[in-house]
Parts: sequence; C-alpha cells; structure tokens
Amino acid sequence: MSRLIVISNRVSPPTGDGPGNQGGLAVALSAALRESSGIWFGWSGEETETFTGHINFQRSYGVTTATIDLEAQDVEEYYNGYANCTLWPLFHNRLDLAEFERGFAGGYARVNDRLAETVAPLIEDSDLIWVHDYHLMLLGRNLRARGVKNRIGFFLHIPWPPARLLESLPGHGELFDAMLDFDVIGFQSENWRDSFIEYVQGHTDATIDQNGIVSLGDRQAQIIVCPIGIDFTEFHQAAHGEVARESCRRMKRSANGRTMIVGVDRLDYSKGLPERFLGYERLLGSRPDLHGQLFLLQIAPPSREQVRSYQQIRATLDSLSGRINGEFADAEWVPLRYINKGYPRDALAGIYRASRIGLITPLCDGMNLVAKEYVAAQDPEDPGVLILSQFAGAARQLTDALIVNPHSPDELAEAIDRALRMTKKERKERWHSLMANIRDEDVRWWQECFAKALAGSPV
Ligand code: ADQ
Repeated sequence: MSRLIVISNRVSPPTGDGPGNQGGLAVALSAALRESSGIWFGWSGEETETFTGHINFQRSYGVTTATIDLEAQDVEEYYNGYANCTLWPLFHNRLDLAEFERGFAGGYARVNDRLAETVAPLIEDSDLIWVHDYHLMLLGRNLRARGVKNRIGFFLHIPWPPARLLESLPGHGELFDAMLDFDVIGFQSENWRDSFIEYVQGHTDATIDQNGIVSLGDRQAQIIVCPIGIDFTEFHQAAHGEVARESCRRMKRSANGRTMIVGVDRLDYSKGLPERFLGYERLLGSRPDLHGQLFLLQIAPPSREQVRSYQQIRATLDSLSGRINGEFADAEWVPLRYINKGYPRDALAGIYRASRIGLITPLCDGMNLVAKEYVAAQDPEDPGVLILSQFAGAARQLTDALIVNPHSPDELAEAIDRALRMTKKERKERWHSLMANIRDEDVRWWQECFAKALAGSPV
C-alpha cells in the first residue's frame, strides 16, 4: 500500500473526542492516513514574524501531522484575501462580492509555493498525494516544478463556477492550466464537473474524452465526480448516545408541543439565510392559523469574521430576525430562535432529531453535510422531513427530499406547509430512500472512491 500525503489549508488531526464530535472528513482522512502511515500537511493556523519553513511534526491517535506557520501578510493575502474574498464568492456565484486584488493573487501564489517548497522534501517516490480544496489549486504545479513525479490528486469541496463567471477572474487561464498538473480532479457533483468541462471546451485548447480524461500537450488529468458523505456509523452512534438523547429531550421540552423547524449552517452568505428567513416570514404572514404552533431554530455560528461581507450578512440577519419576531411574536411565543453559536455535533444530533423539518436551503453549496446529518439523526418510526435547496450538491443524491428553489419565498413557504401536512407513511418512505444513499455513500466510500482514482485504478 502506498503512503498517503494529505495536503490541506488547515490540518485537523483526531482529537479522541467522543463519537460525533470530530468532523467526518477528519475521521475519514485520519483513518486513511493511519492505515498507510501517511502524513497530513498544512498551515498550523498560527502566524510567525518571518516565514522559516520550519515543520512542526506531531503524532496524535496514530496520525502524523506536519504543520507550518505563515507570516501575517501571507494570512491576509492568501487566506483572508484570495481564498475567502476572491475564490470563495466567485465560486459561489457572488461576483458582486468578489475582490480582485493583485496583492491577493500574489500572496496566494507565494503561499502555494511556500507549501510546495516545504512539503517536497518529505515526499518519497511511491507516495500518493491528495490535495484539498480551493486554497491550494496551484500546488500540483509548484510540486511538479520541484521535480515531484508522484501521482497527485485534487478534490474541490466547493462548486466549480460556470465558465461565464470564471472568465471574470484575472488569470483564470493560468489557474486552469495549473490544475492540469494534477492527475485526478474530483468534484462533489455532476453540476460542478459539467461547469469545468464547459470551461475546458470553451476556453482552452485541451480535449476531453468519454472517460473524463482532459489532455493538453503531454499532460492528462482524470475528472471524476465523487460526492462526500458523512461518517454514517459514527454519526448514527452519536445520535443514539446519551448526549444526543438528553439534547433531544431538552429541545422537546422547550418546544412545549410546538412543531420545530431547524436550520444549521456556518454564518455564510452562500447558505441562503436571509432568503430562508423571508420564506418563513411569508409563511407566517399568510397563515395566521400557524401562529403559536411552530418555530424555526436557526443555528449559525459566525465564521470568517475579519471579512467585510461576513460582517454585513451578520448585520442583515440580526435585523431580519428582529423584524420577524417584532412582527409576529407575542408574550408566549417567539417564532424565530436565531442563535450565533456552534453546538457539539452529538448535541446537534439530538436537536435534529427533535425537529420535524430540516430546512437546508443554501443558494450555492458544494455538497452540504448538514442535510445528510439531519436525515441520519431521525427516529425511523417518526422521521422528519428534509427540505433541501436545488443548488446544494447534495440535491443530486438526496432526490427524495422536498427540493426547493431557495430564492423563492413562496416556494419555501409552500414546502414548509407541505412538510407540516405530510403523512407519517410518506415521511417514512422518503426517509428510507434518503437513508439508503447516506448509508451507502458515506465518507469512507468517498475516500475510497478518490483513493482508487488516485492510485490509477478505474473508478
Ligand atoms: P461547509 O461550508 O462548512 O463545508 P457543511 O458541509 O454544511 O458546510 O458543514 C460541514 C460540517 O460543519 C458539518 O459536519 C456540520 O455538522 C458542521 N456545522 C455546520 N454548521 C454548524 C453549526 N451551526 N454548528 C455546529 N456544526 C456545524 C464545505 C463546503 C460544503 C461541503 C463540505 C465538505 O462548503 O459544501 O459539504 O465542505 O466537503
């Protein structure tokens, strides 16, 4: 078995926390790294005055991590700048929020180069290298420039934008060209893969064959769709543990007989939170008979708080939630419980289970694992209903959810109404079909699917 080198912006080694309290991605990658005695390399999250390339090796729960510190200017230009202010908005259809600063692009190129320079000496001939996400799209090129001939794969956790949007990015041609130094490029869904192919066909001299091999000169990259899943076994275990049971009991007590709808997202403009609130407001406005009968619990811990657009979305939501509660609440009922803190994943599992409806309506999302966690946490005898945006990668797999256009308040309001009225028989049928996918295509399936392509076997 070849040794695996995982490279990602941040490294999250196993912590030994109880079931459900480690992200599925960390669990799956840790398992693969443990089995192959591999290394997980990336930024420590810490800053240093001058970049030295010093690697801090650590070993926890059988996984070796290798991290480096970055200069403050690196963090500003590469991470807060190009990754979070240029690529993230552009790849999530928000050209209006994208900032195109030469300094950001320069910082991105510099950090990708620094990471390649630092990790290259650790790589042995038979290693397989797996690079993650939009922070590190130049890494394949930078490793090749240092003579690395190993197979290198890249997995994009977020969407690939339509070609007409990508065109707006200064230097998009170079970025694409650098991608062809990877041997495998993985996407979460057919939609994002198709956008990539559209770009290949419309903007480059590369060709693509029916097996998804993109060729340009003597370089070839295999394009695959490999949707990420949750750690089903672990999450299921967490959902049946004492913490989840207690959190479910407490939620039900606090709901006091009212029907609960839940949304759980990082506070990010891609998650469609204002639109979700407006859909809920539309329902409350048109259905006075529902007042006092239900409430929406929205959990949204702040993220990327240094970035202006994130400060703005937070202010927008503060004001919208205030308006909705101001208009509809009475002394005994608050229709919207809007919370800006994160919960441990096992406690979340209990909250999902207590909720009749999971309202997951991003405007654009690579996959969305919350949708899968919501389904996995349900009581098989009385499962809730998943309302899912058509623009989440997960919608391609979870076709038995109520699929909605998150931009339409009327559609959102109608879907909530339909979910409220859905018979137990229909809820169970839909849930069984959703569960089959979530169980079969879990995070280990995803990891094995990518690892197979990376090893050069047919997928
Ligand atoms: P994210 O945008 O962070 O991830 P998502 O997949 O929904 O989105 O969530 C990842 C994890 O964070 C989930 O396990 C979830 O439980 C946890 N989480 C989210 N909100 C939380 C909250 N309010 N409190 C506590 N935990 C919370 C990116 C892409 C996604 C893609 C993932 C994995 O944007 O599209 O699904 O990577 O590839």
